Amino acid sequence: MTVLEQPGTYAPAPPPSWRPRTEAAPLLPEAEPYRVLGTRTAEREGGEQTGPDAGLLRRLYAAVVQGRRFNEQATALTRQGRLAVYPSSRGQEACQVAAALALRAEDWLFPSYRDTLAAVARGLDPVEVLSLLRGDWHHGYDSPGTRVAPLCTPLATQLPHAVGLAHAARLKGDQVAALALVGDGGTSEGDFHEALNFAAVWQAPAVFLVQNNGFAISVPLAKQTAAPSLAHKAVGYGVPGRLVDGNDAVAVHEVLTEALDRARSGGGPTLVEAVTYRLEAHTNADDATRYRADGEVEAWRAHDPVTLLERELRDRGLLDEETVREAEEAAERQAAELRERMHQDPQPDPMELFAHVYAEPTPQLREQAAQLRAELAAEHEAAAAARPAGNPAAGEETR
Ligand SMILES: Cc1ncc(C[n+]2csc(CCOP(=O)(O)OP(=O)(O)O)c2C)c(N)n1
Ligand SMILES: [Mg+2]
Repeated sequence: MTVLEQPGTYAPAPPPSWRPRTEAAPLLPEAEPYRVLGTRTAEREGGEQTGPDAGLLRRLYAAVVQGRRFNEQATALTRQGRLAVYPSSRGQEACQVAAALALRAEDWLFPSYRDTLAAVARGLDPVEVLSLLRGDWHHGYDSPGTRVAPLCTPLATQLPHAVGLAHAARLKGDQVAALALVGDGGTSEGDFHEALNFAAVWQAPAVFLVQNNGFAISVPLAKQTAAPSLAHKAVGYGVPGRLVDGNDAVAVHEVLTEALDRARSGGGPTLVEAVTYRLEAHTNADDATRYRADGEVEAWRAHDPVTLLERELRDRGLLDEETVREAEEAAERQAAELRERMHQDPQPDPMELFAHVYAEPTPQLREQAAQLRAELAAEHEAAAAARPAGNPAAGEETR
């Protein structure tokens, strides 16, 4: 017998009144991505000089020019066999640089594998930042010292780490915010959900920057989500969502600065979606022509983050030939130094692979280590036997 078949009238007490715990409207993101560059012409023509600070514009410009050159150099190093793999952030330099510059020294950055440039723009040694992509077992830099977490390859796993750190800082009373970077594809991961949910419930000082570059390898955004925008996902967690033009370095910097200030002062997390575009393939190992049309790429080239910034500086009389040359020379110097240092062979000890996996190695790890040690010894012996007498191995005489 079902409830409906029961005799008599069904007259329950009215349910308790219900209303939403959080007003949804203030959490909703902008309908159009927020932009600054190229939007203040009318005000400028009126005589009043408004808009972004000249010093900030110059800093962002120098950093995106360096960033563009860094991306080109790192990609070239993959062709020369000096880098195992490089996920280029060409086209995303505004997000990378603005993220680094919006942080205070005491804040933390939680990057993904594509965010090498954000770490470099934060002041880390480019060679150290590229260690992992060079094939080293170690991520290469001092995370506690630099306050940059390791570049994270498993998608979105850096997000709960960022929330944990932010929450701990708040419990300790430290004025520290954590900025976590993630891709559009990463927003489909369980870790994204868990991080946003915990951050919201704890009001942790964490800011999430989704770089929506249109693709997760070959998967376009339309196949990734049916949400109105990725920023709208914030509302479901009770977090404010912001939508920003990811190629507008000034807009990204402003939105992140606001969100980080709010986070540090106890206002809780923010989810920022930056709409940008991955101009290169996923990595040097991918062929993007198999899944996207040249026309789409060309349309985004017309909205290039470096050009947008350059145009604004020129319009405002802040960019003379001297400034352009200085920025380009600084970028060239950084690239040349990177090239030179990356051409020196690293001397990793293969046995270190096993050293820091567990405090006490498992029997399997011990077995694998013994196998590798034996293989290396055999290789060494074979090389020694193949060498003519009196002809030491390269570098042996200097040891
Ligand atoms: C947990 C996990 N699943 C799958 C992968 C394989 N993978 C590497 S990159 C990638 C696409 C990620 O796309 P997106 O988050 O948009 O970042 P983007 O590469 O565009 O910066 C995938 C699926 C991975 N690294 N980690
Ligand atoms: Mg993507």
